[in-house]
Amino acid sequence: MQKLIITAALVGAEVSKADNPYLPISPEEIGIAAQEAREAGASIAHIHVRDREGKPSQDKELYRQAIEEIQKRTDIIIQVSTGGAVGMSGAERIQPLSLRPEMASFTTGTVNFGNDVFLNSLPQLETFAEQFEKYGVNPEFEIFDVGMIANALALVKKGLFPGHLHFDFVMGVPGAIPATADHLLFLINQLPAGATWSVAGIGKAQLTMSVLGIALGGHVRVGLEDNLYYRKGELASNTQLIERVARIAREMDRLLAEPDEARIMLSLTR
Ligand code: KMH
Ligand code: ZN
Repeated sequence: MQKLIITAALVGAEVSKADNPYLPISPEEIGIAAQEAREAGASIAHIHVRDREGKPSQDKELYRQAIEEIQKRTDIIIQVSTGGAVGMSGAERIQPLSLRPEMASFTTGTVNFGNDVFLNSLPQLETFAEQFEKYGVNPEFEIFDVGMIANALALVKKGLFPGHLHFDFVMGVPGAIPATADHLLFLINQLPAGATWSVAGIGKAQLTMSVLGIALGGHVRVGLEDNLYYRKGELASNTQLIERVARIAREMDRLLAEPDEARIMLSLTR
């Protein structure tokens, strides 16, 4: 099996410091969190940014600062979000792409998101894809439900994203695909040959889906964006969540990929 790529979803858009005081908010806190994530075994940092009040933002300047804070501390692969928060416009969400980050997330379809709707219309996907191409950013397709894989592959069929394809299955968002082994196997079976995948379980499913990801030869995303707790009633830090999955991986004989190894495995072009 390939070495394991752990993605640290450090910030997110839906949770606050009031929910979990370990949540990094400022660019400096995000930089420190990314360094700690790397030391704990992560090779990709998936980041969102927050304004001074801690509210979700897609502001380019805030991303620039967060990226600088990360890059001065560590060689971790930086993956910015183009998902942002529900209710943001497409134009708002794609701002960080023009910073030419090494990777960015790309959700390829509309989905219920709790009581909200995370809107990603087909025309918007085309616009986003053009911007990824324009700035030479490697996508990670964020798959919240099964139709999103077909939507991503339709873009590929049109000639977009000719390189390596990497998918992240985000499972267990209320209103979207449930976090079960059955659903995970179904998602994996939809992927084209050569594609790589990781899995992110929401809430307490983070641990179970991580174990399945390791066992099935995929990769794993953990962090406070997706889950605030180490176990019922006990808040976690990002580092604790990464360290736990790294320990389990080692016990299961999956070596951890260093960032430079992950760059090769994902054929990151820049
Ligand atoms: N906050 C969610 C609505 C991404 O980062 O690309 C979308 C999200 C996905 O978090
Ligand atoms: Zn995200």
